[in-house]
Amino acid sequence: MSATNGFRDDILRHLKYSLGKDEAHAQRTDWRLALSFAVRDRIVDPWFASTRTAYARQAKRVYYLSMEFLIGRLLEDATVNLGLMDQADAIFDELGFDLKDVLSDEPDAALGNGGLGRLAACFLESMSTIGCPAYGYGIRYEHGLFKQSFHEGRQMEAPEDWLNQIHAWEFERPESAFRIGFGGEVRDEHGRAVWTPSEAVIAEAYDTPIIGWQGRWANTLRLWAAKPENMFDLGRFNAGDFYGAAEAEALARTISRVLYPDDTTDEGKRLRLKQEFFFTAASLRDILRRFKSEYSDLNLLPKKVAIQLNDTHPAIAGPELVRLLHDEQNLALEDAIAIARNCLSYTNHTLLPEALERWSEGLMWDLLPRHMQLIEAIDADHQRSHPDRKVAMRGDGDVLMGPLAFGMAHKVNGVSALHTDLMKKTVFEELHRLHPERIVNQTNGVTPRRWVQAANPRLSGLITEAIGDAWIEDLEQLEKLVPLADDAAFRERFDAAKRANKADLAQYFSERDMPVDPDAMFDVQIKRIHEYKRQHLNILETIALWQAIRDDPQGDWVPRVKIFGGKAAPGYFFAKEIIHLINAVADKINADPDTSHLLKVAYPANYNVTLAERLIPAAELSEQISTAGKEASGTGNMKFSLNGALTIGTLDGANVEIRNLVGAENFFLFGMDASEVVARRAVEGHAAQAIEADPRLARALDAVRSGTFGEGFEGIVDNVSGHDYFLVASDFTDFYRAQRDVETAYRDRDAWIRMAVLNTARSGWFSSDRTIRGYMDDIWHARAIAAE
Ligand code: F58
Repeated sequence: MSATNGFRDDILRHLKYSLGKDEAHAQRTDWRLALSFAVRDRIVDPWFASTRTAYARQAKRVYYLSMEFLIGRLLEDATVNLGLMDQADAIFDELGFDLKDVLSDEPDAALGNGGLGRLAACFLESMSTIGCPAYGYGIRYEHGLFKQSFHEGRQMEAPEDWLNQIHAWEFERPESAFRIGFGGEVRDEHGRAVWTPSEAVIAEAYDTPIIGWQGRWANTLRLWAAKPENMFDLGRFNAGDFYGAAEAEALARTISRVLYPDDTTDEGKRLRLKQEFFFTAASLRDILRRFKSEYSDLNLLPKKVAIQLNDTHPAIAGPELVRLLHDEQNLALEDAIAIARNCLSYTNHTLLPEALERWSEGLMWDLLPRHMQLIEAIDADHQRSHPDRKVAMRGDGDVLMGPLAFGMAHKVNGVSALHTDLMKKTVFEELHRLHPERIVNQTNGVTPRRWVQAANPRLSGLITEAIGDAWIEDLEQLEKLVPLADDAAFRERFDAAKRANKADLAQYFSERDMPVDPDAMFDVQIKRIHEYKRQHLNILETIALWQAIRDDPQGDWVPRVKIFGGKAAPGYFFAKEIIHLINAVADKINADPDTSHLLKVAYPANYNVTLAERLIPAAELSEQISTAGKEASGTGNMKFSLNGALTIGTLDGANVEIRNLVGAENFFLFGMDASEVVARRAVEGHAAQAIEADPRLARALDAVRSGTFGEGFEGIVDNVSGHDYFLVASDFTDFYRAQRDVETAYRDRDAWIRMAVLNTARSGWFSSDRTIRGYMDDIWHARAIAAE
């Protein structure tokens, strides 16, 4: 009781003294901020203790460099991890507020696009839970990922403004700032290269503590904001040149203004490369500063520092660390390269050729002349060691960031077993032959604290009642639920939790003008919109199903709600067409009085972490239908399975491992595997053949082409019936078949719930705690410690 009182007093104290509000006039945001400050107060001591312990033990630190941290809301996560949820609930109840409502006031920090950024956020939380001393390093974007809305079914983009209000979680560190230069020239001074940049900005640190489960350890997410060297030109201002006076600030701030500036123009490319160098260089300087505060021998660096590159966006870390060690610390070039390599490791998240980063050498010379020299030296050094191989880090006038990252890392990892295998056989085939020990696998995972405990309180309460709460930090304990799959009373309660989650979601939809039947099957596909993820396969199957229902409205159909969520990159025209088609199909089908009680399409706009937390607990069917070989891993697939949804999916990414673990009989498999995909593509006219062989597909495509859903979708039809690189047509027939198998299974509610329980029970391996332990053992050689 006294703890509750203390907590309550702190909330009220913050309301009054930090926010300057009295109870009578406080708004929801004031209460949310007061709660955030009171929770933050309870993080600071463990955070200091963690930092002190890491120094006292001379621990190896892990540095996770990522262009994206898709952290979403932080208040609920922190409250859950500190075990304060019940107290907070009681306090707000007494104050006359619904805690949920207060929590939902927090903006969703969307400093990322999708899986890669969300993975980084899950990793931060897991490293804190485990007690692995670590820092996340990234950019403090003023505007995160754009806000999506739909106008006449088309995606509209508006800037996101999460920083327009007080951000309760961060601490500004003006004293931790570095000058980051660009351009200029390199001179040789007595055999030493001296780089004099022609422009510079200041990288200033903002720290957010990330508290682990039960508040035992906290790590830091350090995000860099770009500021000008000289804030303001008073001379120009006084001369009446008000714009000019502020120019330097505006230009500098551009660097940390938006996540993914459009990089189809030269200026956009330049800005993106500047962003990458900006945060990488600031982070490396900070890392070296911390290291040098403890040690003087740079040879110790790989023993004390592990730097993980989340994809190639921070790959300039290789040459930059060599530059710092060689040019600035006077190590011999070979030693600098060897030390840098032993500190660095690189995670690859995609094999799609168009997504592998490359920067023109011209741009590199212009922006980073010294790094370009060093890249030439590193490349030449590697070529000299392997003269008979073609493994250049440059090609066609570009620097190839994948091979550069590979060459400068002591370990390179894929994110699922299949993806790692394909890395060895495709993009990094030659490099793998030369360095067979370098590529390792670390299958992705997700944090159970956010994705089960916090997002699905009904299910987590039930699990804890059944097997105790140790599963929250040892997720494989969920296995103990396996026998309960055969326990009718447990199944009933499991079912009740799912139904209640569905009812909540149905309520949410109905408040947004999308009424749905809470008893229908909730079938969900949420992810970035991309051809390889094949949302168009899903919507074509939806059309075919609609047509089949119209043919036989009295048939024994299973009512379904097809739920979509996701954003398309602003410059990705085809993905935007897919969004438009889904919305057009939704308009038509939802308004059909003969079928709308059986089939609905719901596409809530602005999919983000918060919406995922609402959708996943209510999902019954998880759509993981990418063209085999294209989805590196997927992490949404893991969240669904943990929350008791069954997967319909291809043998792609981590689906393969999910199916192995949950059992083939509890997974709806369809489609070609990765090698069949390659073979099929070589068949002349594969799409036409598939359409010819399947009248349902032909009819669905005809409906789209002939304007049933409105005009303007020829591009999609032409693509699917023509080139069809992602094999939508060729996989359609088997997808349709698998969807009917899903319906057959769903009709037997009891058997379905049994399968759902087994999915939850056997998905414990997909905890990001397990993934982090894998990185710690195989890549970082870092040890967990307990705060003193
Ligand atoms: C994702 N990549 C993979 N990239 O697609 C997914 O399979 C995997 O589970 C996840 O990484 C985590 O490993 C991803 O999210 C991006 O968002 C790119 C960022 C740079 C621009 C292009 C998209």
